[in-house]
Amino acid sequence: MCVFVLEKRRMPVARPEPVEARVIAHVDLDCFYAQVEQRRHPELRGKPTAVVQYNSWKGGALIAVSYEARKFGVKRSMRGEEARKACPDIHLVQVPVAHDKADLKLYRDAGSEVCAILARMGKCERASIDEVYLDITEAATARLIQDPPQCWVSLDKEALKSHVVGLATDGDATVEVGHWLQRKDAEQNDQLLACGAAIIAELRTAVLSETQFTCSAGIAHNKMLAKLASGMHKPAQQTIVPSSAVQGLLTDLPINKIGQLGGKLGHLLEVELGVKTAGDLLQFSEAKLQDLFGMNTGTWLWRTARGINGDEVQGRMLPKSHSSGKTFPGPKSLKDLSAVGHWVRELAEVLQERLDMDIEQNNRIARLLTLHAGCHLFWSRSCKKIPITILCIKIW
Ligand code: TTP
Repeated sequence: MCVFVLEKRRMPVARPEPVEARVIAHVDLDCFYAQVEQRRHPELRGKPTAVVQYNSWKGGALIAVSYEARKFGVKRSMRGEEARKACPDIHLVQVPVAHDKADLKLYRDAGSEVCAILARMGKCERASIDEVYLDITEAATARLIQDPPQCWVSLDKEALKSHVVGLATDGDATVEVGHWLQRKDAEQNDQLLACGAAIIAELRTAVLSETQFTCSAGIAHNKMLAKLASGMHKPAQQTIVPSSAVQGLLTDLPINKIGQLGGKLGHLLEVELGVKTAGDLLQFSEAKLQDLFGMNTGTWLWRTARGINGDEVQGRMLPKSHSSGKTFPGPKSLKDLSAVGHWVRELAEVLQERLDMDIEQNNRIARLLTLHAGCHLFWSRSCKKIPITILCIKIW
């Protein structure tokens, strides 16, 4: 029997779903850094815009591309020069720089503004600089009791523009979505999702009017499905995943699109078991997956293939840690200890500023510090060996 040994600390944890269905949303800001720059420079609003890294080689690497620029084929994998060839009118904005490295404070603070608005309706977990999970079960349940969907007289415009996975919309989509949201014979769980969709539509409207940012969202009964759905229709749209549509959604879904299967575990499934989609995983029994991957990971995989995920939204608006790092590729790689010392001091200073701010604003202090320093050689496209130094300090 073949058993795959995987690093335990990185393994997903199988948690059962609660008996009572939750209503979970994943909200993701659209082309986030580009939107922040368009708000800072109103003359860029509605124009093709991209944010580039501060390293200006070949116009700098693109890290965020506005949807206006995407229409011209501009992609994040391009550098500024290539983007300008695809879209001559593109506006390239350099990411702010402090201590000779990218300074993300502007974007972090903009993300916090959005978080504060979303947290008005439920438990809010900041998952990254521009992503938030919301548990709005209580608010959706209260709305279902006080103002059930079938009694809604007028429907929120934004809620009507929702997409419903598995709902065929041949004619006027908003009419059919309106009918789905308000149908009298809907199961209670679908009614809860309808209330959740109305709440998220209102929150997205509040985010737009108070911050000028658009965001997209997924609304489902768990975090995994909400996250999958938020990216399905972008920008400025929302997608609902009813339980009846889960298997159809997962059948052809590439395995690496599922959270925690983008890395080693997903690669193992593909190479060793020929599993390319979540649907392919269905052929393996829970016992077989437990034999291969251990009890916990086996169960997690079995449940994941069926869209079952019991992870809770953690009430966490603040980041768990702060880190400050820099990569020094090729000729910029660090040559001696004094250069390393210089950069460690620079990175520590950046971190100190953020620590001071955290103490002042949130009255909390980090207790654990780790320093990661690495020096590697890699082969360039022209088959030359290129050195690269990586430094990163992290505190919890
Ligand atoms: P993403 O959410 O991955 O992308 P996005 O918000 O730019 O676009 P989309 O509408 O498709 O979600 O990333 C959020 C921000 O994080 C992005 O605006 C810039 C930054 N970022 C980087 O700096 N480097 C990267 O490699 C990625 C992927 C993102």
